[in-house]
Amino acid sequence: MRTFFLAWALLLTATLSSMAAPNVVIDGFQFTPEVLTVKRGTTVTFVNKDATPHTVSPEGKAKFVGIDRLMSGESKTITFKERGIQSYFCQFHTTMMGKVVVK
Ligand SMILES: [Cu+2]
Repeated sequence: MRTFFLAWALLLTATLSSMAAPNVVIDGFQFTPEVLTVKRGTTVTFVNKDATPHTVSPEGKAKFVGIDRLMSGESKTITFKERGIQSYFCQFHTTMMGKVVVK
């Protein structure tokens, strides 16, 4: 009985963590993960853990509404509605780049 309960609890934990809203963390002038894969229509939260502001700006053919300014400690969301590779960068630090692969 106890083993059964443990297995059930593990399964529940795994299910909940796979359903958790995806995050991109900005820390040390890097987007982590650098490449995030999501389903179309997914809302991704961008969290800025750096002391300086950053942006999440669409690059090239990317189709989403970016974040003009993400202050230190702030978090904002982007909903990715278009399939494809949605590349983005930070306008303040142009070497900072990331991708959301929308399936
Ligand atoms: Cu930046």
